[in-house]
Amino acid sequence: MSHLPFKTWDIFCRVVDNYGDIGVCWRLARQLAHEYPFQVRLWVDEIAALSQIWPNVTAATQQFINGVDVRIWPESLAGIEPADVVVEAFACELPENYLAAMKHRPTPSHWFNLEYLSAEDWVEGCHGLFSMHPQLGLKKAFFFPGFSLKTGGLLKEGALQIERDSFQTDATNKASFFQDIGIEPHKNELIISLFGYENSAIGSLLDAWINSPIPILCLVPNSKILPDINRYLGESLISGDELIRGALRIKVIPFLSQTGYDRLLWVCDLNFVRGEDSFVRAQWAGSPLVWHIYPQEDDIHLVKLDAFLNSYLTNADPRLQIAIRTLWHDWNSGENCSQSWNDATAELQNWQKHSRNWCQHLNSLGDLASNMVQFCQKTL
Ligand code: TRH
Repeated sequence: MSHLPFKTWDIFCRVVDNYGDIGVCWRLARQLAHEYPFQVRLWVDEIAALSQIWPNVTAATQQFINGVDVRIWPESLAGIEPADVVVEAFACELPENYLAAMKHRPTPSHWFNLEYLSAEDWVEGCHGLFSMHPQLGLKKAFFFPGFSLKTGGLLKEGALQIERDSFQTDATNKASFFQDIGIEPHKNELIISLFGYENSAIGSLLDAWINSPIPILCLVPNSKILPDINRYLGESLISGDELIRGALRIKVIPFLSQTGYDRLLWVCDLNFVRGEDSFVRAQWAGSPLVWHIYPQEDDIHLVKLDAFLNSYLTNADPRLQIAIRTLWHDWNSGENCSQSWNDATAELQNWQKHSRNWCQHLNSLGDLASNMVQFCQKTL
C-alpha cells in the first residue's frame, strides 16, 4: 500500500452535541493511521468531547494520540498546507481559504463529505456522487455509510472480529473487565447495557425488569438517561452505585473509553444504544440491541428508524420481526415498553441468532475506511 499516491489525510470534525460526531471521526482517524501508511490529522473544535471517549487527551492545541496528530480546529487555517485527502465530517463546512489552498496544491486535495448513517433507500443513489465548488471548481464526493454494497459500509477495524471473538471466549478477560468496572455478575443474570437519551419510557422498562422472571443486571454508563432512572426510582445514583429492586440489579458505571465500551457491548446479552457510533458498535457485537435514534425535528428520525428496521429484519421470522419492531417503536416514542420488552425477550434466543447473522451480513460489505481508500484510488 506504500504505492498509494495519497498519504496525508485531514479529518475535520465539529461537535454538534454529545459524542457521536467525534466518536465517528476519532474511530476513522485511528483506523487510517493504524492500518495504512497514512499521516492523519484530526481537527476538532471541542477537544473536551474527545477526552470523554479517550484517555489521556489534554487541552493542548496539538497532541499525538495513537498515531493521530490531533489538533484543536483554530479559527483560521491560514498557512496550513492541506492534506492529500480531506474529510469534512457531517457537512461541517471548511473555510474558503483552506478550500482554495486544497485546490491550488500541485495535485488538488481529494475532498469528501462524510455523511450521517441512514438505511433509507435514497442513500444508495447518492453515495459517491460529486458536487462542484461553484468558484473553485473543486469536486467534493458525498460518502454515505450504510448497510448495503451500494453504500460506503460501516466503520470496522481490521482486527475487530478477532478481538471480539477472543475476548468473548476468554473467561479471564471477561472477569477482569467486570472487575475493572466494579461488578461481579451473578449466575443466570441477563446482562444489559443501557446507553440512551432522556426517555419517558424508562419507568415501564424498569418495571418490566423489576418484575422479570429472570434476574437482570443493568449496567448504565453515566449518561443522559441516568436522571430519568433516578427520578423514576426515587434515587440519586451516581457512578459506582448499585441498587437492587426485585429482579433488577442496576449498576452505574463510569463512561468508558471507546475500547472499554466495545468490551462492555461484547460482555452484555443485550445492549441499549443510541445515536450512530454506539449503534454500529452494538451491531458488531453480534448481540441483540435496542436503538434510541437521535431525535430530529418533525419526527423524521422515525422514517430512518423504520428504514433500518426494514433492512435489519428482512430475514427474521415474523414473530421476531413484530417483537423487535414494537419494542423499538415503544422505546423511541416514549411509550410503555413493559409488554413489548416481555414479548421481545421471549424471542431472545431467536434474536441472538438473528444478531449473529446480521453481523455476518455487515461483514460482507467491507468497511468504511477501506471503501474510502478504494474510492480515492478509483477516482484519483
Ligand atoms: O453521543 P451520541 O448521541 O452522538 C450523536 C451526536 O448526538 C450527534 O450530534 C448525532 O448526530 C449522532 O449521535 C447521530 O451517540 P453515539 O453516536 O453512539 O456516540 C457515542 C460515542 O461515545 C461512541 O463513540 C461510543 C462512545 N462511548 C464511549 O466511548 N464510552 C462509553 O462509556 C459510552 C457509553 C459511549
